[in-house]
Amino acid sequence: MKRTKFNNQRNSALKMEKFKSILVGMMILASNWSFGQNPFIRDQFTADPTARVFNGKVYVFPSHDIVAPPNKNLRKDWFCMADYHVFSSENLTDWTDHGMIVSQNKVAWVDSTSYSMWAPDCIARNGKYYFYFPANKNVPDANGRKGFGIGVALADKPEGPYAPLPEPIKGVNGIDPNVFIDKDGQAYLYWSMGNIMVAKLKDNMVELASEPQIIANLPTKGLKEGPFLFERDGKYYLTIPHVENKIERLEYAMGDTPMGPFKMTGVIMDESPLNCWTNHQSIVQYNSQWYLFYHQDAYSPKFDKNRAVCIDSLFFNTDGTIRKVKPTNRGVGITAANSAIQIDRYSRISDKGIRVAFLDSTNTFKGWRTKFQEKRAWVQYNAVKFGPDKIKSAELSVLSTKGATVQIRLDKPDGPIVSEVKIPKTTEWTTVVGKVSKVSRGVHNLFIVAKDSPVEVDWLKFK
Ligand code: FUB
Repeated sequence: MKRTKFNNQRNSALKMEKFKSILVGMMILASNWSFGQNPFIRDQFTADPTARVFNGKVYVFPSHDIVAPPNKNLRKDWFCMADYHVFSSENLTDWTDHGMIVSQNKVAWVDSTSYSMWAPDCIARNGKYYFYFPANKNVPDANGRKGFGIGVALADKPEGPYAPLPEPIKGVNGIDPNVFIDKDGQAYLYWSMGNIMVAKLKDNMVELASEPQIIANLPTKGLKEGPFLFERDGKYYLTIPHVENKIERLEYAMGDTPMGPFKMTGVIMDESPLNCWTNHQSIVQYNSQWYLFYHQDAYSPKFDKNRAVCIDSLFFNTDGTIRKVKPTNRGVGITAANSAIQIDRYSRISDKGIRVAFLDSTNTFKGWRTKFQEKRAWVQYNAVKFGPDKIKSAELSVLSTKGATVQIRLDKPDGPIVSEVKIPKTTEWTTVVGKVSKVSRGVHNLFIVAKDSPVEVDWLKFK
């Protein structure tokens, strides 16, 4: 009886969630918002992003962090994850949420009270999509172990629907599955459980074809987890989050075969400047550029188990080593000049007189505002595309208690001024419009400079 009531409530909650996401999608289309910056999923907590290129698009399979529901007897201040969504994009700027693909309530072997659907992966083979995910088991295995198992769900399309197999993969206890298919067709499963483990997979992709083995020569001190292996120019890169100091940073080892031996080679990303304890990576090449997908706790600075996925470009040195990636707010992709440009997701800011803060700290998904506190403070926002239509004006959403003037310049902090916008004294967010002089077609870096201050800007848009 209780269970039925729970299911009914859950069904209405799911319907409501679906309705809300359709509504948000319609609002996004209608209002031409720009969602290309970091974090790139902006309406829910997401973590552990595994990016894959399928059919000419990038698909991201992240974990889905949620705020722990009350009265569930869950571990306090811990990860809480009940299901997975998949997202896709063609331009890395506009992302589609294809909705929930696997839920803890719908997998026979998963303890549906555990909220333990941690970092997943997905891979294509023979026209099928195999989604690998860890979770707590609801019954002990032959060795009496309950712990984490790794299961598989199958689909005909990357966005699903996915049908979970009734049993987890035999012989695997652990988290953070990652699958790699080598050029000869052999597939490998990597996962973590204290050590980083690897085993060959059978052609059916759901059974081990070799005994699990520990990958040697990785750091022995400090937690390591989240393996992600990729190949480039005949070199195999095993990437992992590892706690060298106090929190995780992203490191990598290189080898000549998918099973090693590997040699620890370097750091891909230092510890989070936002102090998020975990990080978790995937690396893909898309349209000739390599990208690092990772997470931070940008929307939840006080609780780092509610995370948000990010992307930045990644580059290799000529000897094949990876250049360190600095996390940015701007992320990747081109922003359309006629979308609401969130300049708080800046590429660079002046050394002083400027600060970014949440618009509403009780609902961080509303995003941020940029506070220009001193004269001449500036923000640089890269890669804005001006199309064939003539630009006549710039609209800015602003707040200024004393009144101020903001300049929009192109390409350099002292580059040509395309608009000087007078902002009246306001106590509420106000949209002001400035005349724009000629802007040449193409992609420009914008500089927003405070001629005088204080003034806060939420977004700006060209018309
Ligand atoms: O998201 C839960 C766990 O945190 C993942 O499985 C780990 O890789 C870490 O990111």
